[in-house]
Amino acid sequence: MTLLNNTLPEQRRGKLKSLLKQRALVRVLEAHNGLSGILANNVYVEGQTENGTIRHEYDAIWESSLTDSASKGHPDIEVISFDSRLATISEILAVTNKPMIVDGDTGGDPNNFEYMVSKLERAGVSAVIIEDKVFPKRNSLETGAQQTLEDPQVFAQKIKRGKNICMTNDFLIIARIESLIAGKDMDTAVQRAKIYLSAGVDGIMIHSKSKQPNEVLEFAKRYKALPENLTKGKPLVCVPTTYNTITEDELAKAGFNIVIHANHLLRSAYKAMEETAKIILSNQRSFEADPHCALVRDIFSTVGFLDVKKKDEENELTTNIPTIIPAAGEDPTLKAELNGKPKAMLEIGGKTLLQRQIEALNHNDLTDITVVTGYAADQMKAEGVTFVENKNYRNGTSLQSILTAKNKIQHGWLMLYADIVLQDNILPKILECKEDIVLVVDSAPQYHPGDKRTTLDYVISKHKAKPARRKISFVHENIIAKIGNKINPETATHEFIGLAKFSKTGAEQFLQTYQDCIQNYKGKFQEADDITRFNFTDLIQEMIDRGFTVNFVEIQQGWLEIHQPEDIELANKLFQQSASELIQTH
Ligand code: SPV
Ligand code: MG
Repeated sequence: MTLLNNTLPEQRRGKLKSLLKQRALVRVLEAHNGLSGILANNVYVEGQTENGTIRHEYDAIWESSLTDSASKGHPDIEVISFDSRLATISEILAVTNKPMIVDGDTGGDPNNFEYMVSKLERAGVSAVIIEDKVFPKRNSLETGAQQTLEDPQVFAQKIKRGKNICMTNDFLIIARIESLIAGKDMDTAVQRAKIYLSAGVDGIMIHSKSKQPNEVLEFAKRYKALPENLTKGKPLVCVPTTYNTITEDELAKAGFNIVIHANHLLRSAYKAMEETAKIILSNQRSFEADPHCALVRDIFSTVGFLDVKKKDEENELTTNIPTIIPAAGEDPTLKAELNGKPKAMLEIGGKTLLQRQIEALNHNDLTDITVVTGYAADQMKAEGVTFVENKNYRNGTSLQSILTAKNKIQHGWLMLYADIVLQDNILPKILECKEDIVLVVDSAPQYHPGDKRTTLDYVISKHKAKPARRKISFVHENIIAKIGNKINPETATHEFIGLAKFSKTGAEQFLQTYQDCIQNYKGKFQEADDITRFNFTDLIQEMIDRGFTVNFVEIQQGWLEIHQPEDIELANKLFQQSASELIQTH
């Protein structure tokens, strides 16, 4: 099903009426299921004339009783229930936005017809055509088939009942005159037209199974000659299946307002299906049938599968957003403990820090992980991640490491500092945030002001509210005013834990701000002594100063940072027991 033609009943219903006002002829094509409906709705041809490009397309869709029944393997004798017809109608309406004219057969008895009108109008159908035969009718095209005409006054009464049920002026009831099909003369046909018009019908369809258009042309002439108060604004409809050498232009000139090509998609599909079935049988393989078949991809495209694929890919980007772990720096504080290894390779409770991070990320379906190496790059090992090397790690900062993986961050990304361990419930909190830039912060500084460790990235929230005063913390209201490691811990409201998420927009803003800064500034910048030592938090502060909103999601514990030798000891103790339980005690 394609969603491209999505429309509402009230938007569609009146379209036929407006088209009839706008153009001389409304061109209608049959559809018998969703797929043929999409075709009837979307197909067009374009050509050049001396006046420029012209485009032909169908204006409306005919939901035919013949093709609906036949596609269900049934004869066209009103044996298919109205509910079943309605299912086809809904199927077509769901994938099209052009007006629909429904073939209502005889409409049943007046009570049945009232329900039919009510349901069709409600569904957004623009018109129903009912034929003046006795239920159950026989299709009109087969020579010799029994055709029993309804008494015209009884039929006129049914029209009136239908009109009274209509809730809008947009829904049209059109009377189909079957006199010529039943072998009656032109006078009878014209007389019936007069009766139905007087009963308030919205239009007349004259049907004929003659090979020549003479009959319908004669009727059109007589119709034109009827008193104007009867026919004004009442479209004349024909179905040129048998007399199809006449063109639409000629029919329009003769006075027809609606031309219905009533069964051609089903008939052509049937022929092609039969041929293909025989080709495969004859060749005992399907290769020879290929030229007779549409490409699978064309069908996929028509029914919206390629759109779904595209959305899945976009969704994949939001659910499996790339994660960057900047792990290039050397940590002088832990030199002895690391023994020449990068910090991410530090073992805690039998697993490296990096391994613990990968597991936490994978648990949350984040599998697109890039680790930026630098110091002791050759010693960095892990499965299921991509390593990129920041060769210039000695002179740069974690920000430059992140930018080594620039191609990964353009469409949105997650950043995770290499020296933190996370409890399982932290990542979902940030992943469900819809804001463009979100940093995870711990509210611990609010309870332990005065922590003198200068390496911490402190945060001051814009609203400086304490959690005790605000029971519910809405992320969209949690805005960072200041971030940096030179902030006085006593004024900090939070500590940045080293986990951040950027949407596509957030990533664009991040990269553009960075580009602008390095191109246009020199020397001291934000907390950095020099722009070349510009850090992640410096760039975030610069973005805040420029007016971008940086939100935070607040946690209380549930993570562990390895900064000092005591942290390793603590972490080792913790991971000897169950990690998730014990991290909470940190
Ligand atoms: C149909 O398409 O079902 C029609 C037109 O009613 S005809 O088959 O010509 O009767
Ligand atoms: Mg029919």
